[in-house]
Amino acid sequence: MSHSSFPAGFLFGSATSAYQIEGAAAEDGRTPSIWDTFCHTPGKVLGGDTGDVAVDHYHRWRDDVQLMADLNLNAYRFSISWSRVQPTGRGPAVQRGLDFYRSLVDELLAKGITPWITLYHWDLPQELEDAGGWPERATAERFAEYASLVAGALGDRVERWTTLNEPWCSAYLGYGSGVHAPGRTDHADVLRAAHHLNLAHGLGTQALRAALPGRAQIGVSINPAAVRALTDDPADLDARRRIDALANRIFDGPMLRGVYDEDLIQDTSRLTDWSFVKDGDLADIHQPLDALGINYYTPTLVSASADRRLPRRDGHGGGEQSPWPASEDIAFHQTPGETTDMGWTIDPTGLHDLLMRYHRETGGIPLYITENGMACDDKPSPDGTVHDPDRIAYLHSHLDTVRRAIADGADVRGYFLWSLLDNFEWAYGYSKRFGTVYVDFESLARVPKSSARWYAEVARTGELPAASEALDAVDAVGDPVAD
Ligand code: IFM
Repeated sequence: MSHSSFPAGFLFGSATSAYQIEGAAAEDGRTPSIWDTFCHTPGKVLGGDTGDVAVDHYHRWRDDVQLMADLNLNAYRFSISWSRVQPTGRGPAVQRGLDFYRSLVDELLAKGITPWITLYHWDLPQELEDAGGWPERATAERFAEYASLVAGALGDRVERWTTLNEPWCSAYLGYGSGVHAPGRTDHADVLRAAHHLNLAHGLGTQALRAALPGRAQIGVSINPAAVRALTDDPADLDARRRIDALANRIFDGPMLRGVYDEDLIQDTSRLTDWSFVKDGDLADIHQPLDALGINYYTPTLVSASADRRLPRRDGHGGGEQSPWPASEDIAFHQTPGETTDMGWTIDPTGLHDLLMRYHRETGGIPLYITENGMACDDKPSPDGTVHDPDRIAYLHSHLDTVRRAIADGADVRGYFLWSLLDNFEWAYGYSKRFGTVYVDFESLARVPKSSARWYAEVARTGELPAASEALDAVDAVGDPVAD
């Protein structure tokens, strides 16, 4: 039997986000976020699905924490609904909203599970969007106030903090292709939004540092693209450079190095003169960080192309317009290989590339995989159990890659599986299942899939079984635990 161990203290967690699981959209003072508005706009979300009820975590959180404990998770990454704790995005907090998260945190701590808070996972209070949303500078200032308010309420018991989740999605899908809330489609706004998200991260980090004890660890979760060129042709290599700038360096440049690279400014100069970047912004954004979160699902394959029939949308579904500003002459291709239920190619080598890249470029900031997982078309067997061998294989190959990156020198300290529960998958509604725990969307009963049991064993032992053993675990299935 060959086993490979993870370092002592490695976090084996699972991740969720508020809008995708909480429900209780109009309870206890919560008001609409941009995702409530988007979902209730006909034609925006598949099947007209909404997060009004989601998987009702707002009422079932205690059972869900018990489930995490049963599955041996030692960390849980979740997001705060801004609209629940500061409904208009301004002014004082709503105590009932804060109390919900305080109870959740206390329950996690009581079960020995490290709580990891993400402040912003895409659900901007609607009133801030009405005032201009992320293309407006003031939204970054509001975010810093909100960060300070949440830190004041939970900072005595939570040590791990993430400012933003995947700012690329907020800017490019929300304001570029419009397939995410708020559904706007203006490529100049994408760049303004990206800068103000960066500024929100910087001002938010400063607000957290001011409000939290010195032991707090603060970071951000990006979804960098492992960009590859279709061929070695110089035109394709240049397409890769440009998408690397738009996907990655537009965020990690200011956050980690305090600059927007000159090629990014030049490539987008026909859309904007970047005058929204004010004196002092880059210094504000470039804050010391204790953690860099990397969310990874699949690589990105590009080429130069004048052929407008080739796709420009790179697997993020729907929408007439590409999310990518100034990239009409770049085509996106499907990486060869098996795909998940999202149509995303399974290729862990992209994760290795990214871990080694950020290991080299961050100057030693500890790395965490804050999201990784796959959507499968899971269905219960007649006896009620749910077998998901493909997910076990996916998790095995990606965890093995993490272990390899650690062996190659990367300082990776944790892995958060996306996701704990089947949930609301944004524009795809409830049609995609990312959970290791199956949720019956009618009864809301939870059933751990075989992958949950398999991951529980990895978390318990801190060891990854050999690939051949991994699939034997398919027989180890779970019982219904909560309904
Ligand atoms: O469900 C999302 C999550 O909210 C952000 N990262 C990607 C996941 C899968 O699409």
